[in-house]
Amino acid sequence: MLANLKQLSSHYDEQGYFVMRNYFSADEIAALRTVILKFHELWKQDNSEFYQQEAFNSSLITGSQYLAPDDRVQLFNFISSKKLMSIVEAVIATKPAFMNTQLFFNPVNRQQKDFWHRDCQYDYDVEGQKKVINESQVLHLRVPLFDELGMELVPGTHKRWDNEEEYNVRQEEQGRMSSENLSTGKKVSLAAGDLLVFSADMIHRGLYGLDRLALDILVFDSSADYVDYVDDDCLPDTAMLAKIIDPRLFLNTMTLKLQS
Ligand SMILES: O=C(O)CCC(=O)C(=O)O
Repeated sequence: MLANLKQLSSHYDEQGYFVMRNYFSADEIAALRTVILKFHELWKQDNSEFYQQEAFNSSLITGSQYLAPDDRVQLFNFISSKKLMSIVEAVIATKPAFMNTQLFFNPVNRQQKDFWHRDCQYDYDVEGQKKVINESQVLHLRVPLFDELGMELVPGTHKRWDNEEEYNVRQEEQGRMSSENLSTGKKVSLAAGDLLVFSADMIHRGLYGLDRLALDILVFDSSADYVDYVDDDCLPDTAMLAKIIDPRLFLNTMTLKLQS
C-alpha cells in the first residue's frame, strides 16, 4: 500500500489513479451495504424496464427519493468521513466539492459488454475533451461492496490524449468497437474493503462480472465549472447538516451553488 498522502498524490498525478487495499473494515462495509441495498432494491422496482433492458448504473443515491433522512445522514457521514476526506484532500487540496454518487452493477443482459470511455466524452466534442483533460479533474472514489473484477484503466490518460488505437476503440471509429481490448489497458481487481480513486476523464471501463455493486462518489475541484451537474436534492438539508460530523465537502458545493 502506498505509504503516505504525498505518495498518493504523486501516484495520481502520474497515473491518474491509485488503490488503497483493505481501507475499510468489514463493519464499515456491512453498514454501508445495508443502506445501499435499500436504495438498490427500491430503485430496481421503480425502474424495472430500464433495469431489465440496459441499465448498468443508477445515480443520485444520496437523494430523497428512496432513502429516509437517517439513512441519508449515514451516507453523508460516510462520504465526508476522515478516511475519505484525507484521500480526497491528498488529490484536491483546496475546497474539494461533492458532485454526486453512482451505483454500478451488472447489466441483467449478460450479452451487454463493458466499454471504454472518458466521462467527459458525453458532454464535450473532441476539442472540448482535449481541453477538459488538461484543465480540470473530477475524481471518482469507488467503494466496492462485494468482491468484483474491478476496473480497467489506461494509466496516464487523465493528462494525455488517446493514441490511435485508444481513440478508434473508444469512439468506435474505423470499424472498432468500444468493448474491444486495448493493449494499454491495466486491470485493477477490487475486493470489498478496497478503495479505488481514479480520474473520471481518463480512459476506463468497469469490468462486468461476479456480484459487483460498487458505490462511486464523485468529487470535483471548486475552481472548475461543474456545479450545474449537482442535483440540489442530493445535498443535505439544514437538519441533516447538523448531524454531519464534517460537512465541508457539501458546504463547498452549496457555496458554489449560491455563487452561480
Ligand atoms: O463500472 C462501470 O460500469 C463504469 C464505471 C465508470 O465508467 C465510471 O465510474 O465512470
